[in-house]
Amino acid sequence: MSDGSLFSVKMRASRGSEHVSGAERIVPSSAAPRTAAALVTRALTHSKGMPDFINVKLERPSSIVRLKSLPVTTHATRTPEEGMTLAAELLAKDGIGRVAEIMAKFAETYVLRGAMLLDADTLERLDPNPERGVRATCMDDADSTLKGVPSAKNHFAEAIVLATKVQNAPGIIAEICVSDDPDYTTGYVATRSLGYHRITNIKEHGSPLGGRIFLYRGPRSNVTETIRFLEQQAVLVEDVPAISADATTDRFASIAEERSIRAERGLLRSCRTLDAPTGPTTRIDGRDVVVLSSNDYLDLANDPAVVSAAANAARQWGAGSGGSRLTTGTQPPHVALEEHLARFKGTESALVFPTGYMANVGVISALVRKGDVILSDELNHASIIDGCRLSGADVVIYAHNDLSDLERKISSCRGYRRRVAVSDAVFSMDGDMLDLPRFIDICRRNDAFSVIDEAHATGVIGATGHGLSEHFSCPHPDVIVGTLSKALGSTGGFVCASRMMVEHFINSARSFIFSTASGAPAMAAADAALTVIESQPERVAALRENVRFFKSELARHGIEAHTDSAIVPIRIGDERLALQAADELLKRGFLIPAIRYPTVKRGEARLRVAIMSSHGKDDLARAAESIAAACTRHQSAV
Ligand code: WAQ
Ligand code: MG
Repeated sequence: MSDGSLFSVKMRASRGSEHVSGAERIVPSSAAPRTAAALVTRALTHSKGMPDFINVKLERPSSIVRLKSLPVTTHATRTPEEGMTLAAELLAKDGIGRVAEIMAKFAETYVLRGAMLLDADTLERLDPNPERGVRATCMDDADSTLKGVPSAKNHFAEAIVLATKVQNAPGIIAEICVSDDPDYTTGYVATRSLGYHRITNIKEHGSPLGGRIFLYRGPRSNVTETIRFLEQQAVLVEDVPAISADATTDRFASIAEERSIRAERGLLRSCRTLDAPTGPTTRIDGRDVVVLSSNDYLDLANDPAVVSAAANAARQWGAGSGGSRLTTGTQPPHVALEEHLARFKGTESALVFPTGYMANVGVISALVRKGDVILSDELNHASIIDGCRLSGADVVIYAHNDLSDLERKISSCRGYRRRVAVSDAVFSMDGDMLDLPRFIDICRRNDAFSVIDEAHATGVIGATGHGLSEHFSCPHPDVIVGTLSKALGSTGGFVCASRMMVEHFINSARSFIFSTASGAPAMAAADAALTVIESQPERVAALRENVRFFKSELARHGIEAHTDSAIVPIRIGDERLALQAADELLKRGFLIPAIRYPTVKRGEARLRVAIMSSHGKDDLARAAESIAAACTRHQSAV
């Protein structure tokens, strides 16, 4: 298509002396008839009401200039004031001096059909007809022109085409625009150097007051040429960014908005880099702190036997496995660890996953699908919740640790193909424990699979850290999920079950099948950690003693904390108060992050202390005292 066959099609509609609608396109001659028709339709259906005069003009331009679209940046502003302030700042940033005076002139533009043309420095009006202003016309989006499609009304595309033309007019250095469409609160500032800055909220919703100012800098003698370019030169703008017709924010603006909402509610998170390995103590920003939030309960991540097992495995088998378990990723350290896990838990078989999260997601989605049902404790870990969602099964939530509720609900689930009940063994945010014998009994009587997640139980619960079955001297559930990443000091997840069940998971747990196998160092580390736990049961005893001591210290300071494990929650409630308490504790040398929504319910923010076997009693005593001080200062109800 040569530019020579292009037509400019312009529509203007009015009622009496009132302007109703105006629009224009540049299209191939073949598309001119339907374009004209579409513009007439637009005039007839305008929200300002039915016009009584519609002028459609078709014209073949003598030359066409092609321009690249200005780059677009979107700012999500929350109020018109914020929007106007931002507009002024952008102009100032571009070296425009009398910004406040320019903004004050904006009200004068409301009556104009076109834009006010202002000398950017003297603020003299340069538009020859001050009733009308200057109008930028004869321009279109090159893309839609090429396709010959009459575009639906799209404020954004039209505005960027106009702004691009305007910023390419000789002498123009900036533009500010507010829509006069009552439904459209978005405006923009465009400058040659900063590009097009959309401002999502720049005027009150419902207001018909809009306008434009073009700022000019240059000799008076060139103004005529500037106006000719604006009003007559045909322009096609290339590469106009795509955006939906009625979007008031673009994709990045909506992300920025989510962030500001999070920040306001005290829910913004970020990662903190530690300067030293985490044991019972570490270093942050050059300061020593006591770590009261690590899940490395038995201090095995830095144990010499564990570390050298990992190092040796790296030397022998490499850092990474290079393949999924079912292709080339299974090495002797994987097999050895699985055999050891099965022995440790007393099951026939075991299977390792790259993370504990993936173990839960994989196991649950492999057990049930649409047409099945899962009964899930309301405080189960996010990885269990995600597994439930991914499975497609119906999910029935029962009250936290309320096995009577489980029993009631499960007995009305007989119509399903498969039933699964799933529970954390130790609840990660509350530290309480499942009544495993009763859980298993309810599952058996209702022919439901029993699945528990021993993430916080392995190495912690039971006289020698073997988990809930040891603690209760009871049989195993059908499936035990666990992690290598907490008390085992390594990284990864696992499942322990019968040979038949493990084979089922190998064949159907997608997080297992489609992940690269963990590296041998992580496998060897966990294997060595199991050996340490078996040979040094005193570590588990020391952990239990530290928990008892810490609770008694808290009690001395008036804080009653309940736990069945090494997790000691200290409830605060309000998210911001919890953050303040955590900040204060860090200043005092204790790393205890505030746990907030969505990890716990809204308004149930807490400090979550995790005890290690290697914490010194003096550190624990000082921690209890500081927690009590920080909590009273931040008016918490404990
Ligand atoms: N030339 C100069 N001024 C004009 C023109 C023109 N062709 N068309 C309109 N104006 C003036 C007039 O005073 C209007 O009241 C004012 O500008 C606003 O025009 O999502 O819809 O057509 O990034 O209402 C901007 C945001 C939308 C787009 C702009 O302007 C986005 C808009 P409107
Ligand atoms: Mg308008």
